[in-house]
Amino acid sequence: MANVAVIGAQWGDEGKGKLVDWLSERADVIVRFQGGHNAGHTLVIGGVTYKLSLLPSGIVRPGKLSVIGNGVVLDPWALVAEIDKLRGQGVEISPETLMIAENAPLILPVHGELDRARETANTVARIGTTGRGIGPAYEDKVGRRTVRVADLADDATLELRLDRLLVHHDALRRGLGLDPVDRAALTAALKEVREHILPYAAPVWRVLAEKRRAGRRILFEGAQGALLDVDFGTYPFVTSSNTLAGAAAAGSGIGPDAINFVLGIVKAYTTRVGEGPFPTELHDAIGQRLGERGREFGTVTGRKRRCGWFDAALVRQTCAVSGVKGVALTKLDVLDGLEELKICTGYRLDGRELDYLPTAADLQARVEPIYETLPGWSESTFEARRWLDLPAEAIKYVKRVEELIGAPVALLSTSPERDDTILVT
Ligand code: 2SA
Ligand code: MG
Repeated sequence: MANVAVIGAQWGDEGKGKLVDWLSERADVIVRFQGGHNAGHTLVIGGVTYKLSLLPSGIVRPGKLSVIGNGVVLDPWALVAEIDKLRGQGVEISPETLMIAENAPLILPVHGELDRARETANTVARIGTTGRGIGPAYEDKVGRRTVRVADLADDATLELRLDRLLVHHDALRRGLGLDPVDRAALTAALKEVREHILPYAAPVWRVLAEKRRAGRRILFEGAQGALLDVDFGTYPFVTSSNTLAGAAAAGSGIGPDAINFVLGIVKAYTTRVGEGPFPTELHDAIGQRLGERGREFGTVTGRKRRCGWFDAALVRQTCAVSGVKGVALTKLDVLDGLEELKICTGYRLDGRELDYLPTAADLQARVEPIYETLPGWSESTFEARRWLDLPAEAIKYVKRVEELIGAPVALLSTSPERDDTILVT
């Protein structure tokens, strides 16, 4: 397969890590194109567990180039800590294996402080963010007042950037009861950390163009999920980047025609962390059971995820906006042993039926799911490696999911282990 973009087709935590790892083994270049250290991927390779947040999954495999694209918001201190941790696990990281886009915007301590202050202030509605400064960092990028990786190289430029940035932030901080920014301390910290960041800075767009000419295979690794997309997600309860596959091009500096296949990762039920609408959320024993069996706790913040039935209407929608050509269905085994299963096929709203989630937030909060009920199965699908090993009802469930979302299931994942993956041909 040529160049693949992998994206989460729900609210994140679909199990991208394992699939990305599986695909990164077959790729030469692995690119992160949005988000920041609000992402969390756990890879298990040869019995060793690696926890990645900002670094692309290719980093743990020798001979691959990992790229942090311009669409990412980069916390330099978080990156240095992650690099150190991986080095401690024996992973080799050098400017040959890691490149950071020179035009990537930075996340600074002021962004995290602002993010957390807003979340705790009573005057604004909580989003339930990861508190990592993601939103404020993207605001400053679009507001044309941020510090980018390349700005670190020149003291005069850095001072100019800080002039613009701090005028804005000090005003905001006053409103939130925070002290003005300690500019001297921030400047000193940036001058210290740049020594560890600048060696990796590169014109990533140019490197990618060369790799493409040379026929190297590129994997675009999405973070979060399509329903957290700042345009198409459940706004305002979203993250601040475009999480759709289309973002892979602009977030790394390559033409959209470089993406030959979009793989959507889809969990066999639905979860979300943070606030916001969730039509199929279960507040009963079944929801509890999904959370326990699925170990639904965030890898970044450890937060308990909300759980509910599979929402085919939502996934149909995210597959359309992301151009998903095939999906990897994960965590089917979590449904093992349930007597019956429900799939949401659309919504009821004020006596009308809708086959998509409306955009207006008040409507999103009010829609009633329309369910179809399917029989469950009592056998275990955990660690199944062949289609034939699945109970007939499980196959029926998968087939119905495919029909309803309008995309074929190309891969079925039946445990966190890499080998427990069924290739559907
Ligand atoms: P933020 O911090 O501004 O991005 O938060 C805004 C909303 O986005 C949600 N959010 C996430 N939800 C699920 N998974 C996330 N990241 C990791 C991933 C999850 C993990 O990519 O898989 O494994 O821990 C993620 N990042 C942000 C957040 O809950 C808010 O609702
Ligand atoms: Mg995750």
